[in-house]
Amino acid sequence: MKQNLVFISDAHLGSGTDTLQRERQLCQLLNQIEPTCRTLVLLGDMFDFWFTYRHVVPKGHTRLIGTLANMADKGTEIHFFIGNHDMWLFDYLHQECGIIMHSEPERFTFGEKTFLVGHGDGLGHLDRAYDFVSHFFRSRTCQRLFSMLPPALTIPFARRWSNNNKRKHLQQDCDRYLGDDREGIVIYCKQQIEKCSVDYCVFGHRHTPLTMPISNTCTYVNTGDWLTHRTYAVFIPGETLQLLSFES
Ligand SMILES: [Mn+2]
Repeated sequence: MKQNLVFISDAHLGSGTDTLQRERQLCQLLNQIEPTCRTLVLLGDMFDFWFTYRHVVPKGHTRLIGTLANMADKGTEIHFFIGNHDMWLFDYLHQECGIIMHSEPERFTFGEKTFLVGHGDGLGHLDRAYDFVSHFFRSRTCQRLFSMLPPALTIPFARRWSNNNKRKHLQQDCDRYLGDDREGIVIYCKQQIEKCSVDYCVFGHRHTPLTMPISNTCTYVNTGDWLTHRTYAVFIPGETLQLLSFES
């Protein structure tokens, strides 16, 4: 029976030499969970770089897109919270697979529990330079300029940029909780739960799998990543949200 809620983030497909293996394993997990998965929430950065042009799409990632289309056709509702690496997906996955796209964190109820979920970049506003760059990348002007340049120039450049940024992020922050005052997602979640009660805050982006209470009633869960940890989270109604590791 389809009753579970599943969260996965940060596969960064297209980066590294093991991207095909990573994609195959991800599809293996998705096929495994499909019969019981009512709602799948992809928490962003599933692709290391993507740009949806008006008439063409970038090469690659066919297995994942096919598997998602198959899951959607079999009745799983799929949500995608765009990350800082795949913010230019636009409506491609919605048109191809019926995936519901989100660009900001959202709150929803599932099986009597309330969830606040999103990718996690730029929250807490700890980094002004990041806010500026992110604002620029999200602007229509930047997107229009990018779309007008030939992909032979822009795609290799964007892939390199994306890869360098990710490497920097992983070197600085990976596998380490920076402290309540330096974790933007935690700061943001604590602000939000004061306004409106939430049982689980579930985010990606940090590449650090983590389950941690942030109030008497609210738990913060970071899905870690599919890039290195192969972690994901599953909620079965009536039980607690579990952070799991994939075993092939
Ligand atoms: Mn990210």
